[in-house]
Amino acid sequence: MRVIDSHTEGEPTRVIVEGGPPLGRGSLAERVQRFGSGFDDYRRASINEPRGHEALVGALLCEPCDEACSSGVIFFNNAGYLGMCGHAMIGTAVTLAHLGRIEPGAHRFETPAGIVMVDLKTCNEATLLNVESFRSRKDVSIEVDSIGNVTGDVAYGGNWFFLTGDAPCPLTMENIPRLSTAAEAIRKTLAAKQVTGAEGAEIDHVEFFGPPVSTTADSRNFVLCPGGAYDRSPCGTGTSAKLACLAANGLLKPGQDWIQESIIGSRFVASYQPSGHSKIIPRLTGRAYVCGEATLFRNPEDPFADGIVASGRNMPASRSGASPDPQQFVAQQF
Ligand code: PYC
Repeated sequence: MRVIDSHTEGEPTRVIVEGGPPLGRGSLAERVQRFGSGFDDYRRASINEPRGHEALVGALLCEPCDEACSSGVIFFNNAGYLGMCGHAMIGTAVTLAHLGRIEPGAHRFETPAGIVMVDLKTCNEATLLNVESFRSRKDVSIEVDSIGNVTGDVAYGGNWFFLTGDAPCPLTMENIPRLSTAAEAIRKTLAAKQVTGAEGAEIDHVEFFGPPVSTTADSRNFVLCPGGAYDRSPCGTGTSAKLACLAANGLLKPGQDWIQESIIGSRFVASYQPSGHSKIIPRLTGRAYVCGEATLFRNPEDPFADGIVASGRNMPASRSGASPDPQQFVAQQF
């Protein structure tokens, strides 16, 4: 399997450019289903240690159904599959430019969550027009063990988020372990209390907000991803969910810039346009840099050929339907 690694505002992306799973044709939603049920070992092997690590997001390039699109993309991480991923979409566009497959300019990409437009401004900077985003619930209060009462909004930005200003400590890098533990406790409480996104969708990302460190940013965030890793970037889908909340509260006008700072101090410049039915189309600009290229090998005799599952959290997701038992994997050539 040939992969190209990049980071977008600090958050890593690994694009599979050759040797990915043969998912056949059909909608991207059908192909994600097939990926999870028949080829989940490709996800685990490319993302988990020893070839990857918990912060990595994978992007599989595939033939789009819509011929006007430059490519289809399926995103995945150590816990399963993502509907959309903002930082990885920017990383994928920059990777395709690095390969000479696309030029600066406007491009359409098909993702399981819908069509995403990417304006590649330079070889290292892109603006993304994300899928329709919206807030579904305002001021949800939950009692979380070891933290107390937490109030936040539920919003969709390509993935489902719980967004709250009730962080247990300041949003600084030394506090990442404490913030991660608190966000995980919130995620579990939401699931236990059956607080969900639309149509019962699991809220698998938790986002804390606080004041920015930079005087030129509007806010700082900390985002915990489903597999327990925190987002080094301001999280494209999380920033989209934040814009939806700001728009719903009348706190940000259409076209007005919102500078979202991440926990490591990197940033996305974001704004939105209304799209009707109280939904918005977010617009995000960020930078990505290619930082490596590799051929991954898989030796069927290697007891960890399909990657090491470092914690219970990143076991194969139930929605993938795959077995967590390494003994049951069918040996496959990448
Ligand atoms: O940028 O949307 C994003 C994202 C989701 C999970 C990690 N990054």
